[in-house]
Amino acid sequence: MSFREFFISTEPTMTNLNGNIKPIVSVFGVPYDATTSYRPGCRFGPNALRDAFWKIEVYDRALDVDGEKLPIEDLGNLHPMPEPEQMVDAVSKVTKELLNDGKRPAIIGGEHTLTYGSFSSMPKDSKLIVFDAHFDMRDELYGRKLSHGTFLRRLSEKMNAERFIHVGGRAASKEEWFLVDKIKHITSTELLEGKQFDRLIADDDNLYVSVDMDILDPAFAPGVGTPEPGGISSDMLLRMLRKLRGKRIVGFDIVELDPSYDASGITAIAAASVFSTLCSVASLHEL
Ligand SMILES: [Mn+2]
Repeated sequence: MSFREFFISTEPTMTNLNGNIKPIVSVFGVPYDATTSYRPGCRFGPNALRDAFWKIEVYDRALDVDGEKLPIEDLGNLHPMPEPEQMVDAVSKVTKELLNDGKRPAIIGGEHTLTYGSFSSMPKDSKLIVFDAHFDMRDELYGRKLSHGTFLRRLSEKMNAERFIHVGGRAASKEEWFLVDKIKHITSTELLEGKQFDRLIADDDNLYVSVDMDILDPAFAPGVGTPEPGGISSDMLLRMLRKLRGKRIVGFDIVELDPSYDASGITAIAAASVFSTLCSVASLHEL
């Protein structure tokens, strides 16, 4: 029995496989929000993103990639688990198994804690690029060492600082602002003032991409667990993601989509567009 059979149950999926073609991504959902510090509900994110993905146009004109033709394998959702340690362990094992099978994991959250599990299983020569309003570099959050507000701190304790790139930060503790200076980063304010994203990633070729939907201004993405004013637009985010074309994308995740606070559904649609764009970008380079 494989880890994916042990940990994952098949629910509504967005599988689009024609014959025996190798998938460009292998998707699984992580409906987990147990360490959420503000607004709960991102456990419902995976299926909300799937639902939106079925409705949107996925031909990417700028990249000239037809998402309708991209083979996507959707494995379903991770079982509910009470403790974050159990969840990241399961995510880590399924991720590793997929990589060993030559597949590219695409994970839909759920809270950001899952990235601790997935990136821990990524190749040593890969870098993590995080798009997020927060740095998630607190030492602990409400007594928890492993949570959606600490995952990057925990990762940075066991990996070289050169493996991290942070984009879009604007809301953090004083200590986190001190810590983020040790890694490559660009803030929301710098992006909005026109500082170039391109130069930040010029030398990085093997990337795991993690997109927290709260990088967007709440006007564009109200349906997140921890909204922060002063963010960028959906358009600006999608343009940055397209600039990853030509890089080797070893995997990605999209986290913190919270349909409970997304009355218009606009955040789920933005998350589905991020998913579609990352699939298109990933398809342009072999794994
Ligand atoms: Mn965040």
